[in-house]
Amino acid sequence: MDRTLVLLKPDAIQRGLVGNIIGRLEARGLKIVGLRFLQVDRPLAERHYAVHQARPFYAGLVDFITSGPIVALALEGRNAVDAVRATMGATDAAKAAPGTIRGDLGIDLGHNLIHGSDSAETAVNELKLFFPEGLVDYARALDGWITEA
Ligand code: DAT
Ligand code: MG
Repeated sequence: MDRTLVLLKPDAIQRGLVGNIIGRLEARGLKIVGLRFLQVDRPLAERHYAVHQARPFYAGLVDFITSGPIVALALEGRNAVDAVRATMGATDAAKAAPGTIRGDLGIDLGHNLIHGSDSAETAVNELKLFFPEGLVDYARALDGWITEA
């Protein structure tokens, strides 16, 4: 099983879309193994977005992710990284396919509601950043109905 980090960005909280977005990910069969509601400070934002440091939109990215509280989620499941990325939709919500979170709920490139780790390696580092205390291991009775053994 793989794990990935999801952030519901400040626009998702302000627009009251937390339940809708988490519901879509839960319904996919992904298991919540970590959940936090927090205000990201600039040092955490800068570490999270370090990979984009040289990009012209970096300053705006840090401003946006620190502009209000967010929800951080750790999700577990088969191919969790790719499953979340597919469910999120394309980065530019205006171009994201209908049926995806961004394609159904957003229309902007910057205010695109959700972050998901882009690889298994990135996920390990991002999960450490947002869940330094570790994640919660548990079994669900329905796990065997979601993925074959
Ligand atoms: P994603 O969030 O789909 O992984 P990314 O990692 O390439 O996309 O970029 C991180 C965020 O930065 C993205 O969610 C929105 C913003 N962003 C990306 N490209 C941008 C651009 N060309 N102009 C403005 N903001 C951009
Ligand atoms: Mg990314």
